[in-house]
Amino acid sequence: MHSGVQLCNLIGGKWVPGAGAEMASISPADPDVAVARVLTAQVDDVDRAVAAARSAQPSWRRTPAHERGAVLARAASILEDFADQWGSDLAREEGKTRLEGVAEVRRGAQILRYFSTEADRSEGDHYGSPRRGERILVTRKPLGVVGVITPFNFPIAIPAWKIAPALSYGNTVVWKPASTVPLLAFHLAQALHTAGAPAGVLNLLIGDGPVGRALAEHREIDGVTFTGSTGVGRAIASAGASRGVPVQAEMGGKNAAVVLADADLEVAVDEVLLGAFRSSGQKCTATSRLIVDDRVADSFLSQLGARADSLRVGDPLVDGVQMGPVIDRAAQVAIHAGIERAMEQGARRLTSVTGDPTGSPSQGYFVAPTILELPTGDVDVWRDELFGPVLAVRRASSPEHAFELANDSEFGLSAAVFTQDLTRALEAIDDIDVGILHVNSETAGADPHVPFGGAKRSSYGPKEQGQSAREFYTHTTTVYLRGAQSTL
Ligand code: UN1
Repeated sequence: MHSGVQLCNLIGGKWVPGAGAEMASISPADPDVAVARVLTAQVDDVDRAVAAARSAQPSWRRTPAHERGAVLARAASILEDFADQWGSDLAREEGKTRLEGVAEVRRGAQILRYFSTEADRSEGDHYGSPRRGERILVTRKPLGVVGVITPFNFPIAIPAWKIAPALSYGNTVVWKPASTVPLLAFHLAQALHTAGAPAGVLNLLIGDGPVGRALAEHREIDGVTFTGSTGVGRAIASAGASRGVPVQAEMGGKNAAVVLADADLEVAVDEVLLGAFRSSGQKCTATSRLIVDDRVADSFLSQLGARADSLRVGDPLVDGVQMGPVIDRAAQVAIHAGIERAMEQGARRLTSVTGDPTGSPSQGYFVAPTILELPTGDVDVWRDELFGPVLAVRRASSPEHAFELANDSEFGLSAAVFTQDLTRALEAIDDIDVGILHVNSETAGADPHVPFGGAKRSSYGPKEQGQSAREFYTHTTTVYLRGAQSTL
């Protein structure tokens, strides 16, 4: 086994080994390769990191916002400089293709840059008063110490879009990334540290679930932001509620692409493929349900099935490979079990089971791109998120029926509608109940300057990114401001 890079935690500005056991992150394309090793953080380390963040807080919140922004801007430049190298590390450790990995590091830089200029935007609001000689100001203040818990699937972009606003608004951070991707977490923490984040402003703890739980439940934490599974998100939300602190949780999705009869089918095939299979379907915004108008279903599904079968699955570092493995053995087993269960419940497979992946040992955690046509909605894969390259299909008898099927989920993160009819597109905007709607593009994607998050059970608390981010990372003080002289 390759030995892997040795990593440390970051506590109070120092790179330190954790008090726990050694853990290795491995390459999901070749589990014999260790990418990185770390002595994991333990619950005591959480106390130390939270104390460091607490003591750094008063001076960081008083640091002019422009200076805080300058740290983010310098970190953005570091990400840009290392995009190729860290993008390859990302592909090796997480399993998405090298192109996607490099693009994600660049996206991390773009997010840091967006929040680096936050000080140039309006800091609050200013209202008139019903009383003479008075103004009412609404100012913004940081929450304090924020716990950040992030998933494996965007190991640099999601942490960036949580940590950048947290720091830019004057919070200090204790961050626990997914234990499968410590190398990328280390790179981002390194960038912010090198860019001049003062000791204790950002603390990194690499560890398992109990460390995340200790962080989410810590009595000295003033807010928790989380992206990951629905079960963990809800547990964090109730832990926050029981201590009276805000929680932002981004959880499940079962995102539908709706292809209407008048759609440009070539565009729809391309976009549905990207939405369902890029990053091996491991995005909370991935397309996991497809609803096709009966009038075009046969031709659309046969084109889509053929294209899915021709995708090159294999080692994400090999040029030309379009889909890598899933994150680990447990995910691979769960996704395969989900496919089998759907077949037992009457699904029809529209893709073939492909052979060995390109340029990669067969013990890698690969799952073939899979499209399943369902007889009814009474099949588990219609409701449950598998978080893999599996697309569940149903046919609709009309646009109204298609929108109804799109809404047939407890989740409401994103959706896509493919149509050339403006009236239908406008109906979709009104009728499909999601946080993010794409008209003629795939269900995934997010830009730093606009809100990101879901409707229904997908999200809890304020949305992320853009100006919505400050709803979570700050609270307001409403100031009634008068001069000392009586105005009566
Ligand atoms: C994207 O669609 O590019 O965990 C980002 C996730 C989402 C991020 C999606 N929170 O997949």
